[in-house]
Amino acid sequence: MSVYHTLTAADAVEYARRHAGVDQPGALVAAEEVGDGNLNLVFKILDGQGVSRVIVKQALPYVRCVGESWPLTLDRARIEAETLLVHGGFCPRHTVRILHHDAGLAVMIQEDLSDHTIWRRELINNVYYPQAAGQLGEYLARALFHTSDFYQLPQHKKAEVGRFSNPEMCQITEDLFFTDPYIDHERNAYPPSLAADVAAIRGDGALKVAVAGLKHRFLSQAQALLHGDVHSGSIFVAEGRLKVIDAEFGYYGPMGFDLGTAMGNLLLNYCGLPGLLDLRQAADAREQRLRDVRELWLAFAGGFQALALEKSRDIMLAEPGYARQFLHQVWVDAVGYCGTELIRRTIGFAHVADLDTISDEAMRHQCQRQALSLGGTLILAAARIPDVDALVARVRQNG
Ligand code: SR1
Ligand code: MG
Repeated sequence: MSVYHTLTAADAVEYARRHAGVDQPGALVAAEEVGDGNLNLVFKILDGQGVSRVIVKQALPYVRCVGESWPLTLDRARIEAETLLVHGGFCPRHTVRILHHDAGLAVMIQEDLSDHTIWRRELINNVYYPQAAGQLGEYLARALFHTSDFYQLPQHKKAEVGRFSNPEMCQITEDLFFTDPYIDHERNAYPPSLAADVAAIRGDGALKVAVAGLKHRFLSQAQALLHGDVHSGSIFVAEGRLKVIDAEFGYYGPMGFDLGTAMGNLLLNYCGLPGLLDLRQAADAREQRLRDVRELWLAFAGGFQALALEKSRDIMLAEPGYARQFLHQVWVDAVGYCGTELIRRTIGFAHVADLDTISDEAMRHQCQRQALSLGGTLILAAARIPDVDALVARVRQNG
């Protein structure tokens, strides 16, 4: 294991030559730093023709978008690589391939996905990938089923819960999703015109009790190895293809959290569309997003049920009817977590371009307000929304 130091572009090239396992390592000649996320350094490693061949990703010991005042564990790089290796073992089609990783340097080398695009960018630019949501549902079904008690042997699963203990990254989620937006905190960010909406959220006792329940389940339910941050910026798409990246928030938690985060990002896009596109295009794109939410859930639930029937190893969890009952609880959780994602991405620390890039200020605030009211509705009504068709109806009602 190597001693940590921050890689320069030249170091990244040398590292890739040594460890990427490409046919002609000498052909790797340059690196371009392309990290645009909140946390890490990301280098594309280029050959002499300027073609990107692999990705070298290194965790920094602090939150990149804030600076050294917010230190952050380097162990997240190990967690990320190991989560993706586990998920990739069960769903290679939709998980980025990890070619090498080194916990000491907090570095991993990943397959290059330059022929794909980040899904969020495409959702904002009105480029539709009709298969993407179903493929994401398949990824979640395979990754979550195979790491759950339906499939893992109990002693192995408990050891895995330890291997994927990720307390510092979990605390970011615990704070940013479930606490900050509901209190006065310097990390929050929203325009003055949303102050009344924010005050209404903070003054709503029933809403805060429901959020407390969601936080409590996030803290205590080790159901499966989650991705932990599966928003549309952690997903690459191409025609007929989808690959999930960026699992540094991976840990054993409630399955509904991953489903809810993914649904929440589709609905954030839904809320932003009237500010991003003209009237007619926005209406069509909104229908696509609702179809996406439906496809995502149905692919997940159908895939999970099929796996449960075929591969459950615990004789009692395999009892006919149990997987269906369990999935209902996952659904209720997912609707609630979806609501918390809508709220925290609108008034909390980490916003999304689907709302923030709306150029017309009044329209932006209107879209943000819609995200807040939809988020609150979903959190409060989760247990009374029986299925995904009822969810789609609720979203339409919300305007
Ligand atoms: C300090 S990290 C802020 C956010 O970025 C990540 O992608 C996660 O969503 C996290 O909540
Ligand atoms: Mg990330």
